[in-house]
Formats: sequence, structure tokens, C-alpha cells
Amino acid sequence: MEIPQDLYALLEKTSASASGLVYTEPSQQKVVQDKTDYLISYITALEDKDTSNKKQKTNPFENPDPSLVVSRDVVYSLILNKFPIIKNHFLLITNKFVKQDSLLTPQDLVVTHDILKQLGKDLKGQKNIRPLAFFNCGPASGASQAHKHVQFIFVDEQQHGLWPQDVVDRSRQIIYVPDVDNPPLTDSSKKFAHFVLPLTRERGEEDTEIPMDTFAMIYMGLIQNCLTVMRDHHLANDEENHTRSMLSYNLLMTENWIMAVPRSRDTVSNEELGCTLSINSLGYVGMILVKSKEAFEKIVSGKIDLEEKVLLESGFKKDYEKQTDEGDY
Ligand code: B4P
Repeated sequence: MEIPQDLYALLEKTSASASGLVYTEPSQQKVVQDKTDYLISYITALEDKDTSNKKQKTNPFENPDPSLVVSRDVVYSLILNKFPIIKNHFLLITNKFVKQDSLLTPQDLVVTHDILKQLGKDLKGQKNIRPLAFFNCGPASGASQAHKHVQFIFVDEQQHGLWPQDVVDRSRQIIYVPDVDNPPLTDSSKKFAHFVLPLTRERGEEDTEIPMDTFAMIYMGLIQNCLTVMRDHHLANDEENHTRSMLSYNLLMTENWIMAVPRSRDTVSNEELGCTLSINSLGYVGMILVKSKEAFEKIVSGKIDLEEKVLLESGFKKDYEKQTDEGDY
């Protein structure tokens, strides 16, 4: 896809005139500091969205509202998220229907990274605003739409930092394809399974495109690790049924890193929370959306161990002891 120059300005221009946009500003937002920083956002309800989604059984990305379209070529379109909570939240969608549950193609990966690079250039003067792409894939991932879409948001790193960047910085590694001897990076303080890889290049090569086959191998390496986690979990807990489970994972990407998180369920509901939370990719970089005032108050009071009670319950426990071996996917 030819990425528009000045994409950020184009997003702002389209947002300013989009008649179909239903922006909901969080009523309250608070940073909760634990081992990780969490940004907890409370929204009363997305009433317009709930009503429209009930009415609309059709695919919203088949013929997107023209006022939301930012750019379109033969294969892909960029459209504004109709129901954003963060300004200029937009989606990369395929023009033809492709299942959200299918793998990302090497072209999807390169286009996603090119968009992040372009936004990085457009936002050069605003160093704390970090464009972040995410892909919710599979029934337990938090995805609600079946048509293939990668989402893009803007994170204010002064308000809320993205911890996988620290993992990559600490490792001092540049881009590599993982294998048994060089597995993906992880944050040793996190209890949930996750796999991070750097996308940073050698000095002087930053502006060159990551070759499609390298991107494809990096992505497959992450997927293999997610599959191994799921297989080991099912073998340990539910041997007979493990062949029936479907792969669910979240994929998150910035210009400098990519991370995959295998998922066991899309919502969590437990006594401590007193409500149901829907967790998508953003939950694993600490961004949690709460639609109940009581739950918001409880979470921001710091009484709930979010890693234990939310992220571990909807992901998988990291296996500290396990070394990768040839028998893994
Ligand atoms: P999915 O991958 O299918 O699911 P999702 O992001 O979890 O969104 P969901 O729809 O379940 O929203 P939720 O109430 O949890 O993405 C579908 C995307 O398409 C969504 O972005 C959706 O809004 C958008 N969409 C639906 N109909 C559309 C249409 N007709 N035209 C264009 N776009 C359409 O969360 C509500 C919103 O808040 C979502 O945008 C979500 O990504 C965002 N969000 C969730 N957690 C957040 C957090 N912690 N901080 C900030 N924002 C958050």
C-alpha cells in the first residue's frame, strides 16, 4: 500500500469532518502504579455503539462509512474507528473480506510497519506520542469484528509508558529471527506469557524497509511460541481436548518492537473485580477499559492485583523453568 505522506495530518483532517464519528471521552482516567504502570479508563457506556451494533448485523468494514475513510488503494483501506476513546484511532482493513482469524500476511506486516514509520516521521516534533498497532486474533483475543483489521492508536508516553520498549532497550539487541538458541525476549518480572522481538536496525539502516521474508519469519517465530504455550497448557490441564482449542493471541507493534501474547479468554470476571472486563491487546500494555464505576473505584484504589486477577486469568502463566527445545512448534 502506498502510505499517504503526512498521514497524521490527513487523520486529523478526516476526523474533523467525519459525520459518522462517535467519540467518547473517558469520564475518568487514572494511572495505577504496580510493577507495571496501568492506565485505567472509565467510560459510562458506549450507548451509540451498543445500539448500532445490535441493529447492525452486517459487516461494518464491507462498505465503510465514506466519511470515515482516510485512504484507500486496491487491497487495503485506512478508516477511522467509528467509536474511538482515543482521538485519531484508526484501522487498516482489507477491502475484500478476509477472516480476522487468519494469519497476517507478510504484506499486512510490512504495511503495518510502514504506517508506524510514517506516523513516527509525522510526529517527530512530539516525541512522547507513540503510535501503536494491535491485532486481536482468535475467539479469546478480544476481537469483535470478523473482517480482518489491524488497529492503530496514539499513546502519550508521558502519561503511560509502553514496557516492551524497556525490554528491548535492556537487551540491546537489534532485529533478529528467533530460533531455539535465540528465543524471543521476555520481561522477567511479568507472570503472563509474552514474546517480544526488536525491530530496530543497525545504525544507518533505519530507513531501509525490513524485508518481507524477515518479517514473516519473525511473526511465525512469535506464533510458534504462542502455540507451544497453548499446547503445554492443554497437555498439562486437559490432555484429551487440546487438539480442539483454537489459537488466540494479541499482536502489538511499534516502529521498534513487536510482541505476541497468547490468550486463554477474552473477558474476566471474578469476585474481587465485581464486574466483567473485556481485555484486548491494549490490556497487555496496561491499558484497561472499565465500564462500571464501582469496578473503576476498586481498581484505582489499588486493592486488586491486576496482573494476577486480570492479565493472568485471560492469558497464560509464563513457564519460568522451561527451556525451548526442538520438540516445540
Ligand atoms: P475488535 O478487534 O473487533 O475489538 P476491540 O478493539 O476490542 O473493540 P470492541 O468493538 O470489542 O470495543 P470495546 O467496547 O471493548 O475491533 C473492532 C474495531 O472496529 C473497534 O475499534 C470498533 O470500535 C471498530 N468499529 C466497530 N464498528 C465500526 C464501524 N461501523 N466503523 C468503523 N469502525 C468500527 O472498546 C471500545 C473501543 O475502545 C474500541 O475502539 C477499543 O479498541 C477501544 N479500547 C479498548 N480498550 C481500551 C483502552 N484500554 N484504552 C483505550 N481504548 C480502548
